Amino acid sequence: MTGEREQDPTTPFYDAPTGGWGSLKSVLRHATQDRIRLGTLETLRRQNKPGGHMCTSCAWAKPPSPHLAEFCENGAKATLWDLTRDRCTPDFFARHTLAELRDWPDHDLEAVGRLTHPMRYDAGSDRYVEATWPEAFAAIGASLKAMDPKKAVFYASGRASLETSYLYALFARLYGHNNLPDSSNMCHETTSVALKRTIGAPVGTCVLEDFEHCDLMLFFGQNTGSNSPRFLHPIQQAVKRGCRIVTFNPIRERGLVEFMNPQSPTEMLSGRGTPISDIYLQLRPGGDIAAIAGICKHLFDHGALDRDFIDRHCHDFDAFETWVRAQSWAGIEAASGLSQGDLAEVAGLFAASKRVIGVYGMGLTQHVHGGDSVGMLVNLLLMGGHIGRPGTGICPVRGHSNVQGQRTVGISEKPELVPLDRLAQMFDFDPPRDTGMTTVEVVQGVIDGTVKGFVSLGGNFARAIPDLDRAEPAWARLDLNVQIATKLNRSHLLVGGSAWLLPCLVRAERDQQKTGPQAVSMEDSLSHIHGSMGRRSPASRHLLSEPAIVAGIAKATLPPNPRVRWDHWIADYGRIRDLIEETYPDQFDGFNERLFKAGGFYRGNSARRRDWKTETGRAEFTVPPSLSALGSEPGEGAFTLVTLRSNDQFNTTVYGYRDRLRGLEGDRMIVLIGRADMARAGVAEGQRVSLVSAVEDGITRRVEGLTVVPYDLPAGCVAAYYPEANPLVPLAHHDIASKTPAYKGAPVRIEAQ
Ligand SMILES: Nc1nc2c(c(=O)[nH]1)N[C@H]1C(S)=C(S)[C@@H](COP(=O)(O)OP(=O)(O)OC[C@H]3O[C@@H](n4cnc5c(=O)[nH]c(N)nc54)[C@H](O)[C@@H]3O)O[C@H]1N2
Ligand SMILES: Nc1nc2c(c(=O)[nH]1)N[C@H]1C(S)=C(S)[C@@H](COP(=O)(O)OP(=O)(O)OC[C@H]3O[C@@H](n4cnc5c(=O)[nH]c(N)nc54)[C@H](O)[C@@H]3O)O[C@H]1N2
Ligand SMILES: [Mo]
Repeated sequence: MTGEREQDPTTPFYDAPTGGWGSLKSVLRHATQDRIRLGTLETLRRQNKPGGHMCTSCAWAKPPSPHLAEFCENGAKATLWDLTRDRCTPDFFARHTLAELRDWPDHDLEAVGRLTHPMRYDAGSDRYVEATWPEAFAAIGASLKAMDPKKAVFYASGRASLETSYLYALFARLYGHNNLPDSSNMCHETTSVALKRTIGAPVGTCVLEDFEHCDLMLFFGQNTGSNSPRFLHPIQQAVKRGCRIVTFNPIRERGLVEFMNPQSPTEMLSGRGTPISDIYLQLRPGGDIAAIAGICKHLFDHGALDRDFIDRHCHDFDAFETWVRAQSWAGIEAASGLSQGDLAEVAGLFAASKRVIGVYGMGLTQHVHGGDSVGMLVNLLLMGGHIGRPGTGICPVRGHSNVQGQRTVGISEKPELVPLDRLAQMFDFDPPRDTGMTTVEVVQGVIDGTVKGFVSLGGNFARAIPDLDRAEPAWARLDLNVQIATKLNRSHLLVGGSAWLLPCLVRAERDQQKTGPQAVSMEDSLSHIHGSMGRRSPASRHLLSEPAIVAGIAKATLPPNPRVRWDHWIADYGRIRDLIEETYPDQFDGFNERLFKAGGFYRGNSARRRDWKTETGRAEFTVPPSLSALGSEPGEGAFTLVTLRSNDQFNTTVYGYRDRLRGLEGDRMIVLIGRADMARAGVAEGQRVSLVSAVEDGITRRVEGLTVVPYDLPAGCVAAYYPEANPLVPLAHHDIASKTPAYKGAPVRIEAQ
């Protein structure tokens, strides 16, 4: 199966390159639809540039010498979505009960516009009513004081800045818990656990220059064109200088097939882009462990390994070799859905390459054996000594724009990852030492009634989680629900008792505090820290910044402590950066001075220096428990469901209904399925069907009203959109070590309606 493979002509497919005119048209359409002011284009020009604001979309690196417009279709959409003129005002809430709003689609809720006032839930009228900030802080503080801190959860979606995140995590610990799950718990927590265990660093080892020197990039389950389009620029340059690309993905995602650079007049005028993948292998979902085992088996058979590196730096290699050699080709082919010949071709390229980078995303992390899949990719790279040399490395592509950074500065349910002793000394308190709750545990706690309070720093938790229908009725039973947000979403509507909706500034807006306008900072996927300065007028004069909201709640909750100076810190965020530097001196040395360094400043990575901070002090080879990452096969008559994002959404934020890069338009309530499987399931194109969970645990999980769309997918697999398909993912179905939900491998049956 190679890059020239023909598409079934009757299945929808986007056959133009990623980028190009399609992406420009899409941005312009949003610019007009979202009723944007003229200054917005100026704001976009400053996006991702030193002195400007950092994009709120994905976490891809911001280069030191940016393009004229260093943003992509998605980044532009995210900014336009934030800077709309539409407003979600107290008047709007007076007109609609929450029961009524719960029937609205995700897109329509956010499309009402920016939240303008702090709002309190009034159970009597089932409406949000206008409140003041002092009232909100006092009431929330009183509820938290009355609650057992261990029953409260402080969730964070990955957008809030390093400054906000540091204060938020400090607040949780001063209050008395480590219940600090993050959107990362649904995303790359697999990475944080698996990379820490194998190479001793919880994040990727690559920096931008590595992409200028590698000979081969292997892509596993990362949809670059849709989800981190700015990454296509370094990929395209690498391809042009002869770097080879191999992609493993059940779906032929456009961005990894061909890319047209919107910044290149020649490509735009000729209509011809750059072919990206040399080899594109449509493996079965969860087939990555087997695919990599096949490549390794070839390498062993041909003696193509870096023995010197393995002897000097690695541990447990023999066990790994024994396991690989014991795997049969029949087993590898069945679990991966790929042929021995295809995998031999990749092994040949790998053996011939001096510098290899392994890139991955949710296709690896969101499986029952996701951690083992990541471990397998590490194994492969270690076999060739491809970690800790220029032009090599492992590159998890992170999601939210500061999700990696939030973990760096203390938002973590794992106390062992946080310098608690230093915090204890700096703020003169006794931090809680017990492990906090992950996302999965929080959802279970909400269902069981053991979680009483939920504070959400951004995000749309109730919509992003697995088994969301099971959890939905339970949210109304919380004693306290606090949502810090920019736009209305479903999580704000699932409330019962005391609930607050607190509107904040977006990153492109001016954040004025006592000492003047403030900058904030974030960490990108390649561990570089960037300052970000918003300049736009706020959407409403009632908005507060995220740091000010966190400080407001904390001050109303905690007893006075002369070392904890919320007002002093909020007056000048430089003081919060000083605290971050004091807490993490190795990584944030000279933080304030380096804030606006072009390209960001690098906080370093031990594994990149081949300093392995693992239990044995060496890089660990690991043996996976099985060849498939699925945990169990879907069973007779069932399919493996993969949940997908379109390029017209950012997680639960649905901008529109055009999945342009997959040639799918107009409807998100669809199920994609191969033609042979349509016959097997007895369904026809355009037919309305339901998907039903095939997990036998006594719980009914069902999504109705999906239209069948034939699509080029491997046998035994169907695909549907996230979050519409989330009720089908069982909560107990998650990566074993990290508890990241297995959103890419839920067993389902198809039922005709
Ligand atoms: N436009 C847009 N950009 C985004 C987001 C968004 O929603 N929209 N979300 C942001 C966030 S938070 C994140 S985490 C990232 C997510 O970005 P990605 O990591 O790219 O995540 P997904 O799009 O969920 O899935 C990635 C790919 O995995 C493939 N896949 C599914 N199962 C398997 C498997 O078993 N093996 C392999 N090899 N591949 C598989 C799918 O076909 C898909 O192409 O994107 C960020 N950027
Ligand atoms: N089935 C399935 N489920 C998944 C996934 C999947 O691939 N498949 N992916 C998972 C992944 S990778 C992730 S990261 C999670 C995402 O889960 P979350 O991060 O919780 O969800 P988002 O949709 O990103 O949150 C959107 C909301 O954030 C708020 N918001 C936007 N900008 C700001 C801001 O600047 N400040 C504040 N305070 N609020 C803001 C808005 O109100 C908006 O409605 O979903 C997970 N769920
Ligand atoms: Mo994510």
